[in-house]
Amino acid sequence: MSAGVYSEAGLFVCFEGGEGAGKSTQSRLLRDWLVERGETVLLTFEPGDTPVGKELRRIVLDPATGHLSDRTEALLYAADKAEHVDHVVLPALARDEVVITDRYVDSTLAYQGAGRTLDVAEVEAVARWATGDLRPHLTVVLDLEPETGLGRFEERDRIEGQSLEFHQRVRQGFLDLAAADPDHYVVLDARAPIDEIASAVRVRIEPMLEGR
Ligand code: Z5A
Repeated sequence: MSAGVYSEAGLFVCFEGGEGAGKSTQSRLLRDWLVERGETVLLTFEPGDTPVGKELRRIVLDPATGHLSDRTEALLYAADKAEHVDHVVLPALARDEVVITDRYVDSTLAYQGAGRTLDVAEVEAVARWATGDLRPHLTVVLDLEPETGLGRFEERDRIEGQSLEFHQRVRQGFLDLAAADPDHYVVLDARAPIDEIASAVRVRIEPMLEGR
């Protein structure tokens, strides 16, 4: 596997973590802070932030879909990523914007790889191919025990309804990815108060904005 492609234009930031870890909350807070500083920001998410992705999201998350082959699920998420990178992420980076994505490739490595126990190297090969191996300049992993994260919601989708062991493997999957590449990751305790987490994210991002 290559060392990845990092865009020379723009800034690409990703939030990852299990259910209810606060990714959407922190993505929005970071977007608001960056906009106040005068940055042009695109806030996006996976799966589903393109017209085709919206259809794919419905299929992979609707409990009515029923059982999917693990490989089918991995391929559907990969297709969503290809649409997302080509039609949303790369054009914004080319305009020198800050792109914040709520989930990206690490989610498939953690959920379809570590969680479903597909071969992680094979899942990674497909996901990297789908995204042209484009990597975030920084990934923020919001780390939370699954019991707490799942408890923040009342309803469960196809994936949230998986066993606790599944979600524990997912959590460990994210931590392993972060440990392997500390230059491009920060892991934050998602049990902390929302404003404390937001402040820790800003501390890590601020130096990356200098010289832009
Ligand atoms: N998936 C996959 O399998 N493979 C892939 O490649 C990709 C995704 C890209 C996407 O679901 C599902 O797809 C997801 C992984 C899988 N699986 N599941 N299940 P989604 O997009 O609908 O949902 P999500 O990404 O998991 O996000 P979320 O569950 O909606 O949660 P969140 O964005 O991390 O949390 P939040 O919405 O910001 O906060 C949740 C609640 O907690 C809310 O009431 C907040 O006010 C509260 N909150 C937030 N932060 C805190 C703190 N610090 N303390 C206390 N309360 C807090």
